[in-house]
Amino acid sequence: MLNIVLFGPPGAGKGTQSQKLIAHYHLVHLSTGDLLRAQITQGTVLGLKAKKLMDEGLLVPDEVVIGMIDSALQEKKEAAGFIFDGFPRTVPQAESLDQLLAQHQTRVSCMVALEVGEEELVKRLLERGKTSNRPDDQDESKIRRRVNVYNTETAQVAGYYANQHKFHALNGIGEIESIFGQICQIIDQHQRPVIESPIAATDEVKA
Ligand code: B4P
Repeated sequence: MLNIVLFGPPGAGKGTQSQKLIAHYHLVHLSTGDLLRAQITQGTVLGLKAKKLMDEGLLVPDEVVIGMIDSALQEKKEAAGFIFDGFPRTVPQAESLDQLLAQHQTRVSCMVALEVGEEELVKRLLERGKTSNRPDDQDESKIRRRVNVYNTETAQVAGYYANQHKFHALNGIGEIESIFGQICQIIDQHQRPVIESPIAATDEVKA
């Protein structure tokens, strides 16, 4: 199973690249932002609570998003793999994802982080806000708060995956197609079968 975590600050291109990746690798897209916005549209209790936090640029509680991912994994048991977009955003979410995937006899293959500076993020999200109808995209101070929440609460998730040797960072500024090509190269490295080298094995015996 191929399970990719797409990581980066708000506006880095996670949603944009996810659309291209699901088409290319035939994976199921799990965006916690999209799942939460669906709850808001349906007017559920969860959606009403989440809306207040999202509109202010704050994170929704861990147990809420972990529960949504748990349900989605149960529903999509036949999937060839997943693109996790906007999840995990905290270390407890990352730990829970490992546990949930282990219950399905699988694990995260790699994390790809898109790196983009704050001024470009603000510019992109204000531009999207003209058509997205998302209150969190329409107010510069809320966008800057989201970037600040990313820096203080989310950025440390990269270290969690670096410790597992699964972390890869890319420059998220440039042509969308070119960034997509670079992400594919990273993913394809993780898909290659590991071939044991007889030379390395002999050396190890000698040592
Ligand atoms: P999300 O829905 O995850 O939204 P996002 O981070 O704003 O969007 P994304 O990063 O996918 O957008 P993209 O760059 O593709 O989260 C919204 C809120 O939900 C959070 O603030 C939080 O409240 C809550 N939430 C979600 N998940 C949570 C979790 N796990 N825990 C707690 N709370 C959670 O697109 C941005 C724009 O950039 C687009 O207009 C696009 O066209 C443009 N763009 C993309 N790539 C570009 C490029 N290379 N060059 C120029 N423009 C580009």
